[in-house]
This record gives sequence, structure tokens and C-alpha cells, in this order.
Amino acid sequence: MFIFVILGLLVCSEAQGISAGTVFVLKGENVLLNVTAADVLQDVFSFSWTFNEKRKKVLTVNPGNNPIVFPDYSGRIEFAVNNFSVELKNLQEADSGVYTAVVTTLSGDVTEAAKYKIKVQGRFVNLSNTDSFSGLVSKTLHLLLPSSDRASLPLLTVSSVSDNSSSCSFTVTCSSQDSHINSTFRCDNQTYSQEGGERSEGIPDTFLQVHQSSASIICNHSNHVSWTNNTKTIKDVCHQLVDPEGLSVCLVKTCVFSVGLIIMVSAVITVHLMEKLNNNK
Ligand SMILES: *[C@@H]1O[C@H](CO)[C@@H](O)[C@H](O)[C@H]1NC(C)=O
Ligand SMILES: *[C@@H]1O[C@H](CO)[C@@H](O)[C@H](O)[C@H]1NC(C)=O
Ligand SMILES: *[C@@H]1O[C@H](CO)[C@@H](O)[C@H](O)[C@H]1NC(C)=O
Ligand SMILES: *[C@@H]1O[C@H](CO)[C@@H](O)[C@H](O)[C@H]1NC(C)=O
Ligand SMILES: *[C@@H]1O[C@H](CO)[C@@H](O)[C@H](O)[C@H]1NC(C)=O
Ligand SMILES: *[C@@H]1O[C@H](CO)[C@@H](O)[C@H](O)[C@H]1NC(C)=O
Ligand SMILES: *[C@@H]1O[C@H](CO)[C@@H](O)[C@H](O)[C@H]1NC(C)=O
Ligand SMILES: CC(=O)N[C@H]1CO[C@H](CO)[C@@H](O)[C@@H]1O
Repeated sequence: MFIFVILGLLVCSEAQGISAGTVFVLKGENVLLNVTAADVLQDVFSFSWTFNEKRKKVLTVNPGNNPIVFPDYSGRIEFAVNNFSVELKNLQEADSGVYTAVVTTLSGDVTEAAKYKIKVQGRFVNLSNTDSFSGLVSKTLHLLLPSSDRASLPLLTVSSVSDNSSSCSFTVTCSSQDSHINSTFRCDNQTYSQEGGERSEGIPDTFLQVHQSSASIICNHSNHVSWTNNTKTIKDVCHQLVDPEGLSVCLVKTCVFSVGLIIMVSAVITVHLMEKLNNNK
């Protein structure tokens, strides 16, 4: 009972603050943090943007004075005096965290005017040109690394292929350093079906997914700000599967060959007949 009361109190005291919306930012980019509760900006004694739970100060301003930017942020923030929004520039992974706008009013009340949970994520970098890695990629199409510290090498490999002229099925494994997913594809009579391969989270906020699109298998490695994909065409896996295009080409070839043969045979017969007629004269 006592525990429930305490829990209830905790929930209530949380609810009094502003809940933080999560914003994903590409490493190296800027983000503009706005004041969302503009109504609390009355009778302001002092205003601060703070970082994380310990409320490390980013910037403080007392209306009428110049804003004070704290040393860790000097040169990389822009403050809009008119609406109290702050732009953080060239974000790095270490800048991930909760930013809160804290207002102290003339009467001494402390309230929150905005709260953001910022997550900085790296971009996936294509390193398939790098020779030192070429030994690793003999069976893969591309080698990609996110530019964050956690490198991962997504691979797309095919196994258990069953292939004949009317149907083909195979399993693909789409993998990064931290996780993998399997998916089974079947092609019957020009229709594709898939089992598995749903989006799955490996390291937090990083995903793998497999799907089929325009006769290719796509292995998609993504985070919230960047993605990359490895692909394999189904034709390269299912060699025997006859597609209608292939069939018609074959048909045309057969026709041309047959017509050619008939013309040649007729020509031979005609010449033979002519010779016979000439001999009879
Ligand atoms: C702040 O407002 C600007 C302009 O209205 C908008 O472009 C930006 O996305 C907002 N920032 C956030 C973190 O929502
Ligand atoms: C606050 O002011 C800045 C600079 O004048 C502007 O870029 C930004 O969009 C404003 N934010 C909102 C929420 O209006
Ligand atoms: C990655 O590199 C390969 C080989 O150089 C290239 O074919 C492919 O288009 C590149 N992909 C991206 C997304 O740059
Ligand atoms: C092709 O393979 C499928 C399953 O792998 C099988 O059901 C089908 O009978 C086979 N067809 C032929 C013509 O061999
Ligand atoms: C995926 O397939 C591989 C090899 O075919 C197997 O070792 C692995 O356990 C499978 N993973 C899952 C999640 O089914
Ligand atoms: C293949 O599909 C076509 C139309 O999509 C249908 O008319 C035909 O009966 C199908 N053949 C088989 C063997 O299922
Ligand atoms: C890969 O996944 C991302 C995020 O889910 C999505 O925006 C993108 O369009 C996908 N790309 C492909 C080729 O499927
Ligand atoms: C790295 C890679 O293979 N990227 C490809 C992802 O898919 C798009 C089309 O959907 C291609 O244009 C990219 O080259």
C-alpha cells in the first residue's frame, strides 16, 4: 500500500513537468530547440537551457542582460532572444540527452518551458571501395559502416535454394555485426511470397529488414536518420526459373529458325526441279 502511494507520488511529480519528445538528429547536423510552453515566459527572472538530469547549464539569460553561454557550448549555439529558442550546432554522439528549458519567475517559481530528448545517430558510410576490406566481402555486394563508433557490416547471404523451371524457393540471411534476420522467399508462377524478414531492432534504434521489390531482394539496414541497403536479384538466385520474357525470346528464335529452314529447303527443291525441267527439254 505504502509503495503504491510512493509510486503514485512519483508518477504525479513526473506528470507536472513537460514530457520530452524524442528528436533524432544526424551526427554533424544542427537542431533548433523551441520553447513550446510560451505562456510560462511571463515575469521571467532568469531563463536557462540545461542538459540532462543533473541540469548542467548550457545557457542562462536574465532579461535585459546578454545571455551567458557556458564554456562547453561556446561557439556552437545560437540563441534567439525574441522567443528563447536555441540552436545546437554540429551535434556529436556525446550531445545525446535531455535538454530542458527552465524558467525562474520573479515570484521564485521554477517551471519547465520545453523538454527534448535528443538522440544523435551516425550515417551509414559506404566503404565498399576500401581495398583492405575486400577479403571480407567476396560474397557480398556492398560493405557499409555507420560512421559512429559501433561499426557493423551488413551482409546478404542466400542459402537452401530449391530451383526448378516452375518454382523456386530460398532463404536469405540479412546480418549486421550485432544481429541478423532470416527470411524465406518462394516464387511460383510469377508470384512471390515471403515468410519472415520483419523489421527487427539490433542495437537500440538500429534496424534490419528484408523485403522483395521489382524482382530483387533488399536487405535494409537503418537507424532513424540514415539507411542503406544490400540487394540481390532473384534471377541470380533462381537460374532455372523461366520468366515469360525469356520464353517469348525463345519462341521468336524458334520461329525465325523454322522459317529460315523452310525457305532453304524450298530453294533447294526449286533448284532441283528447275534442273530436272531443263534436263527434260
Ligand atoms: C522548432 O521550430 C522550427 C520552426 O517552427 C522547426 O523547424 C523545428 O523543427 C522545431 N524544432 C523541433 C525540435 O521541433
Ligand atoms: C524563434 O526564433 C528563431 C530566430 O528568429 C526562428 O528561427 C524560430 O523559428 C523561432 N521559433 C519558433 C517556434 O517560432
Ligand atoms: C557503394 O559502393 C559501390 C561500389 O563502389 C557502388 O556500386 C554503390 O552504388 C555505392 N552505394 C552508395 C549508397 O553509395
Ligand atoms: C519444383 O519444386 C517444387 C518445390 O520445390 C515442387 O513442388 C514441384 O513439383 C517441382 N516441379 C517440377 C516440375 O519439378
Ligand atoms: C537464421 O539462419 C541461420 C542459418 O541458416 C541460423 O543459424 C540462425 O539460427 C537463424 N536465425 C533465426 C533467428 O532463425
Ligand atoms: C498462373 O497464373 C495465371 C494467371 O496469373 C493463371 O491463369 C494460371 O492458371 C496459373 N498457373 C498455375 C499452374 O497456377
Ligand atoms: C530502408 O528503411 C528506411 C527506414 O525504415 C526507409 O526510409 C527506406 O525507404 C528503406 N529503403 C529501402 C530501399 O527499402
Ligand atoms: C548501397 C545500395 O545498394 N543502395 C541501393 C539501395 O536501393 C536503392 C533503390 O531502392 C538503390 O538506388 C541504391 O543504390
